Amino acid sequence: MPFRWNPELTMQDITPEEYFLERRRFIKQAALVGAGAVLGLNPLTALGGESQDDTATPYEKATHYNNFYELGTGKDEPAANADKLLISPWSVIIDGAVTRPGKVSLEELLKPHAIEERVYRLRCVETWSMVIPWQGFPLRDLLRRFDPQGNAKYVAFETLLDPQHLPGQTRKILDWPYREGLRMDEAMHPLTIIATGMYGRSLPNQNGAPLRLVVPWKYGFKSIKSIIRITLTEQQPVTSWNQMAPEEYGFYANVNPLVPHPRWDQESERRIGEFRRRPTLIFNGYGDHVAGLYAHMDLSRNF
Ligand SMILES: Nc1nc2c(c(=O)[nH]1)N[C@H]1C(S)=C(S)[C@@H](COP(=O)(O)O)O[C@H]1N2
Ligand SMILES: [Mo]
Repeated sequence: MPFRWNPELTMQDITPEEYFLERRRFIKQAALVGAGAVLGLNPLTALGGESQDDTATPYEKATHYNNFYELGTGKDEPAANADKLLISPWSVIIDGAVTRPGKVSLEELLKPHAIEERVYRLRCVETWSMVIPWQGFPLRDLLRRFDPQGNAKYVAFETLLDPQHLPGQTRKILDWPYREGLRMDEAMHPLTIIATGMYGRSLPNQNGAPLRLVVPWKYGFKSIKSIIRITLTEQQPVTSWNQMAPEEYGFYANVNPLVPHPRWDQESERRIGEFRRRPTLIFNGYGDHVAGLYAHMDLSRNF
């Protein structure tokens, strides 16, 4: 039976036992992390979100089960075609509603940013998930350098368009280039990062080198790869999957077990590398940090 959205339900109705057990575990873990920091152990930081055994997905799995349609639609194709993506030289245009629009090379762009390590869950709309230790920096640190103007309400992102090299772009699978977007407050949230590496290494091409978005409380398709342009806009930008199938993929794409995808429910997920299914947590487990962004919205309409 598909689970229907019910505005009367609270977080406790969804996965009460799981949720509270996990919270307790997270608090314990946080205490351990604190102790580790005192001892100078430099532990990985699971920033935000109630943890549910966040053992990192094996590196081999996280780099050989990918969605990156520019490099093929099969899950193993992005790894096989990875060398077709040319990432050097690379630059990013930042324009639109900013006081100082510009184009920055990757080297220039990385220089002023302190790269932190953060472990985040990535939950794909096709009901699988991974836990990945990312290296990167908050998107807001980058946006602030270009001085967003008051009329900036959204942020639009674009992936490289290079059909000569990217085999997927020779087929009309999507209206290339791949595009994504966030509301300004989502983009400025400290959990929203630009990832430049994972597992302590530089980002593999199949995972979106040289820089990609990571929005841990949203479905994986919001995490646009190999970004070449970031534009601050007044109007809600067009996004690839919403344009392709608006009834299936909304602009918000918040992980939400209460709102089923039209072709499957969204109540549980399988971690890549595991067999059992886990209950899916609202906002992917980061509700404490981000639920406030959507306090007055009907999430069944704004899915
Ligand atoms: N440019 C681009 N970005 C993309 C995609 C894509 O096809 N092209 N796929 C998205 C989808 S559907 C998912 S689930 C994630 C997968 O990220 P991963 O391969 O690093 O796990 O990337 C997202 N970013
Ligand atoms: Mo996805």
